[in-house]
Amino acid sequence: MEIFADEASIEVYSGNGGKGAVSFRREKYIAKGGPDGGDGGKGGNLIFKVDKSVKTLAYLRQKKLFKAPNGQPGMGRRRHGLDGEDLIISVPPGTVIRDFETRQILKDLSIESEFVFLQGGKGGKGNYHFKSSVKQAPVYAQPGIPGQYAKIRVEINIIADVGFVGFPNAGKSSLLNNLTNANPEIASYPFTTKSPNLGVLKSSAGDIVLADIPGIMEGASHGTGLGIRFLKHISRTKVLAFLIDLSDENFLDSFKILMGELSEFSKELVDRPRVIIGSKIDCDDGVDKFEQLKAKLPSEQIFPLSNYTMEGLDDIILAFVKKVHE
Ligand SMILES: Nc1nc2c(ncn2[C@@H]2O[C@H](COP(=O)(O)OP(=O)(O)OP(=O)(O)O)[C@@H](O)[C@H]2O)c(=O)[nH]1
Ligand SMILES: [Mg+2]
Repeated sequence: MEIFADEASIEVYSGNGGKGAVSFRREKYIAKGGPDGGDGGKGGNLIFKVDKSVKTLAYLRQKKLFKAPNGQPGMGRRRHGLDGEDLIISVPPGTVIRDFETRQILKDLSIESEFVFLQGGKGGKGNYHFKSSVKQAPVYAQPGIPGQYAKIRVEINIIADVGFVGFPNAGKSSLLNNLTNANPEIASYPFTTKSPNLGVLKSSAGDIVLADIPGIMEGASHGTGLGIRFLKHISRTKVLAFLIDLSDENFLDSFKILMGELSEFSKELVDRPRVIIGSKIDCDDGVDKFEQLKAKLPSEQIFPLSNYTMEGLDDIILAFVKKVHE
């Protein structure tokens, strides 16, 4: 089983510049050879680039240290040292780079898909640059400029189209299982899902990526249960799907509590396009409770669902397609 590697701490270096050469012409017919030490090559840049075929940060986790090659030293006869090649680190879409210590976001690859993260050091000038009327034979050349270093934390913010939000046991993973070929674990105890599951819903209007995240409970924004750290995974989804378990005795308050926790995480999530799903409509008095929920939230779009009888699935698919492409 592949572990979803959604973060990695790595150390990165750009290449050092090569040093300039100290050299003097030695040719038969030139009595006093002038300085001819060439310049050092530039160090390789360290570049990040988005590559859709890369799905995880597993490679970064494993390798840990990335160093672009150094520039070569200059040589006699004004020959330039070779530049170090750029080192390109390929990462999945949605990757962000944070400072390892402060956790501050340094770069966001959903905004820029390729950039030089660390510049390679410049090569030093060879001694032929330093000839002057008073200094005919300079024995000095510049050293190369050292490359740069950074310790960083690389993370993927999963970019799903629809994120499932609900209390533990609401039937989120069951819905993902019914709509996609993902195979999330489903069980009758809370917090079955401990890290996000992604699945792809194939629709005639194109693929829609669904994210099933761990259950959220009251107080999650203050750390209760698994907390809300997983909300970062759905913080960029286009649409939120709230699953309200109709067999839960507090089903009429669930939506308000969930919204409260979300807004603690990010005010912006409150205005995100959403649908509400009354799940487990097959439970006792399910249909009646569904009507109560609709009456309680008249301005919301609400759909019934049974993951057992498959009731409501078609309408939910249509709603996802419409909202995502709206
Ligand atoms: N009666 C009924 N039970 C359901 C339905 N959907 C899911 N269940 C059951 O409810 C329990 C929880 O389902 P999950 O899909 O694991 O719920 P979840 O929201 O992913 O739960 P966590 O991962 O713990 O947050 C399981 O025992 C499911 O079989 C439904 O539509 N009707
Ligand atoms: Mg689950």
